[in-house]
Amino acid sequence: MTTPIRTERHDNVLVIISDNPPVNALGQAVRAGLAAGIEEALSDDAVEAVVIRCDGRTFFAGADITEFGKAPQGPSLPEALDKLEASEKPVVAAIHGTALGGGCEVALACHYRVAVPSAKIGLPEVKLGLIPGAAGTQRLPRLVGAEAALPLVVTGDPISAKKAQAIGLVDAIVGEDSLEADAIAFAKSKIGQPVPRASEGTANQDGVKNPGIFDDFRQKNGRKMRGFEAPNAAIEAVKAAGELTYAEGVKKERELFAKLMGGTQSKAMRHYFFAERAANKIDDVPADTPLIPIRKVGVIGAGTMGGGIAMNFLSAGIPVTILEMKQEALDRGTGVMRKNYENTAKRGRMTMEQVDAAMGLLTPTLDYADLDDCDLVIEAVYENMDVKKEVFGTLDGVVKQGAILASNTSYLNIDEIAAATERPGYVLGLHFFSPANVMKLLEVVRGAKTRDDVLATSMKLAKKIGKVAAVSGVCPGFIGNRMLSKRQEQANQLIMEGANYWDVDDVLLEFGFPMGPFQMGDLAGIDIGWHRDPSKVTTVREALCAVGRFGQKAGKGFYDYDEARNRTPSDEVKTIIADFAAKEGHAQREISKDEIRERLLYPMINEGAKILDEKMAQRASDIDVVWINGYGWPIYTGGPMFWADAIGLDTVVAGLEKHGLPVSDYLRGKAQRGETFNG
Ligand code: 3H9
Repeated sequence: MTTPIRTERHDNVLVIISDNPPVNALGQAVRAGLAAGIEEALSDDAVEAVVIRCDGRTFFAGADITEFGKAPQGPSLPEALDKLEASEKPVVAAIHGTALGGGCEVALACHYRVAVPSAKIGLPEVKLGLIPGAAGTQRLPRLVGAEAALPLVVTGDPISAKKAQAIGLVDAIVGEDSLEADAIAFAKSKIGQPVPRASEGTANQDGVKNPGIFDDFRQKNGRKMRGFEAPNAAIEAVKAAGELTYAEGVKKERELFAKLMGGTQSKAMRHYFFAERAANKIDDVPADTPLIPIRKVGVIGAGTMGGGIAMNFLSAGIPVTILEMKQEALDRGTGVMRKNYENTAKRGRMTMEQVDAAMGLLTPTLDYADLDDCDLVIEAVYENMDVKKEVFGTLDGVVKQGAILASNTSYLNIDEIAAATERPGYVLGLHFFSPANVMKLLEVVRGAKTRDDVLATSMKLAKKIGKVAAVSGVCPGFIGNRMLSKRQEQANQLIMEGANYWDVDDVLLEFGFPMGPFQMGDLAGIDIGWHRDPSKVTTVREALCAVGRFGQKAGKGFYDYDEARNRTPSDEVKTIIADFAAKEGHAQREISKDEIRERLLYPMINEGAKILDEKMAQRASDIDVVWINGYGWPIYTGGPMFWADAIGLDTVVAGLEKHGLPVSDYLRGKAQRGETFNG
């Protein structure tokens, strides 16, 4: 049997090497190999120091997540790491790529850590609804202090090698191309010295001297932690590192870890981890499909959407030519882009040199001919089929053959747009979400004739610009907006029947969404798509516009807003809604929060089922990816389809029937057969 761990002798240093592609996850064979490697070093008097490193693209990226939920097979990671740390011979972790989760814990159990400048180190377990479970929450604070450990353990965001060195997590930064040799030299320099062990460190006393740091951290990060169980457990574990002995602290960590692992949130978040990766794969497009090189991108429209789309590529170092019809609009659009970058720089997340470099890759133009050499052109103009057809017809005439032509439409028929060109195989939808430079989701809309290489290239490109992509077939609203429309329909109906609009919003907030439909309307602007005639009022939204309640930007929409954008329900809006309900003859009744939640969410599940039945989504988990990344569906419930599986499809069907709402045959069939969406 081949083992993923091998050892090599370099003079008096034993190098333990892991080769477990793709990410050196710490599966059973790796753990056993690590333990055996340490035993080899300890039992050989000629070995005086040890280096642990990994082949391939990264240092250990953590425990093997595919083993979670299965019967554990020894040695456990904590056992292997205790053996490692106990060594009297110095052990050095040589880090490249990403040392994450259990990988970071391996490094913490080593006596020293050296890293290449490009390495990243982190404890992302909270993103899987967990906390570190191999003493990471106990060794890290003892090594770097509770204050420095908190953001790493609680947010799960990795830090650079440089930052890690600054907080004392990394002892030395070594040559990018000479990691092994430098790590061996470092290890030799430590021979004969007493080994420092993180478990024996005392830096954690900062949290004992100043216990306020935990509450401060909670307060500062409260909004991001809302609804999540793991971050609170992470804080508790780091706090325990200061209050308890190491052995007691480890026990506490283990209890918290086991509780989270058995809970629903971690199960949902682990589902999401694999869902995101599955969404990137297109079942009938071979993984080795040759890609179209994308060296230059064109964007049509320099409005909020076009500008945001362009920024994604500029930030990834890809030159963009951006086209507008009028100089004034072009200047305004590029000005907004620069300002957005400058704001990012002000927040310390970019340097001014990086701002200039990104903007330096932008070519503004008024002339379609300047798009001729682009490899991909994305249209982000007004949502009107005739306008889109005209744009695509023009593009077809100017842009070089073999280039991809994409529409950012959020609901129009891509096949009809493609038919306006002589190259429908090269046309697809790339639906970005607003603000396009921030939102993670990219819905990739596959037309009837879209070529495999065009799709494969788009998926790869999405990853390059930091997006999470999911493929949708051609249907009105695609996956996301098609399901959203069902929720919105019910939201509008509920307030006509007597539900308070703030209760409708609050139900979704309590479920874990960042905001409800009416808050969302206020944020986006109530006047989107308004005909601008105050005398023509046929909907509640038009009535709000008629009295200048355009949303947050006007200080009032469904809600009144104060300077700090706190919302209060408005008497004026209550009256407008009541008048509408009376005019349309809706009987008024008290509506419970349970009914509101069921009527908002169950019709979405039903629509999701139809989307699957029509094969508009490849798999249920793709729908989860769309809703988590595009619409703020709480990740700790796993997305709409996973959530429906968890509560039971029979519950969803019964709820829809109770409220007199349609049930699709597909959903009913699955429920009757006792099946789930995510199999
Ligand atoms: C943990 O460590 C708990 C401990 O504290 C306690 C122990 C007691 N396991 O993301 P990619 C697969 S919890 C199994 O596309 P990239 C992934 O599914 C863990 N599989 O690559 C994919 O498979 P496929 C804490 C894993 O270059 C393939 O590898 N660690 C694991 O874009 C490539 O992945 C984490 O949460 C894993 N741990 O990004 C880190 N990781 O090809 C999780 C990846 O079949 N991993 N796979 O679709 C990552 O963040 C990224 O994978 C990484 C590379 C940044 C490393």
